[in-house]
Amino acid sequence: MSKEDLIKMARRAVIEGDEELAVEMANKVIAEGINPVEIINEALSPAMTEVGDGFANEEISLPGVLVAADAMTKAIELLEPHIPVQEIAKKLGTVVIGTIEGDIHDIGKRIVATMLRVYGFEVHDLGRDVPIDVFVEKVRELKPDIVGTSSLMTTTMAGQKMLEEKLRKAGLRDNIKTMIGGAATTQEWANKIGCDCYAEDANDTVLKAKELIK
Ligand code: HCB
Repeated sequence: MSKEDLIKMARRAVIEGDEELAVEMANKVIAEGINPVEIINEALSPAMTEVGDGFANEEISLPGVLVAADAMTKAIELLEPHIPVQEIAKKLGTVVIGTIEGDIHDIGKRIVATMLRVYGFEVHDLGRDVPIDVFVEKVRELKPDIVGTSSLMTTTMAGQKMLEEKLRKAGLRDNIKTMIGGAATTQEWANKIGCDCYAEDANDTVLKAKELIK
């Protein structure tokens, strides 16, 4: 099966929320030796964004979003171990990442964590709905170069501001760089809360993370 056909299949699996098709597609991608990053970037991520837009325009129902998210998660789970890690002589840096407290959206954050790993970062993914104090504890314990947070909802963005404040209070802020992302966030929000950087998508995250550690 050609890469183009697999891209179409991956897109369809997410948009139709067809987990079986997602599994079939992922197995075919692995068998054909296609780099899963290409399928994630060219098919899965844009398809999930399309589902999100459809939901926002009331063309897709919440159950429709749920099945799309399940198909996407399944595909990434299967594809992730087959992503070729770059041959990098030394580790570029350490990143602690997680989705802010109160927010369970984690598809985008997982993609970002995967891409950072692929490009040579050591990534500690704390998961989703992560309390702010846990981020602070992990920064103290792991002394990362970057702490990245994801927020998909306007209600959870405040947690990113709280993290900046708590890191400052704990005397940890000067030693690290902070990064935010997720549909609710913007460069303006990063500027407003004193965060070092906003990243729009996984590729942007890798580029900006490399700049931050220079
Ligand atoms: Co959800 N949801 N949802 N949702 N959801 C959103 C986020 C809304 C915008 C939909 C809407 O109303 N238009 C909305 C938030 C509104 C707002 O606050 N402004 C919303 C809501 C309201 C809710 C619930 C409250 C719904 C309810 O129960 N009534 C509930 C939340 C419960 C909670 O969190 N406490 C809910 C639940 C769900 C699920 C479970 C059905 C599912 C999540 C499944 C999961 O993640 N495991 C879901 C989904 C899938 C969405 C949408 C449709 C898509 C999100 C997504 O995965 N996008 C989303 C609509 C949208 O975003 N337009 C909708 C695709 C990924 C690839 O993009 O932006 O997440 P991404 O990540 C990018 C990018 O932002 C960046 O790189 C990623 C890769 O390119 N990035 C980072 C992300 N994190 C980064 C961190 C960094 O440091 C750097 C870069």
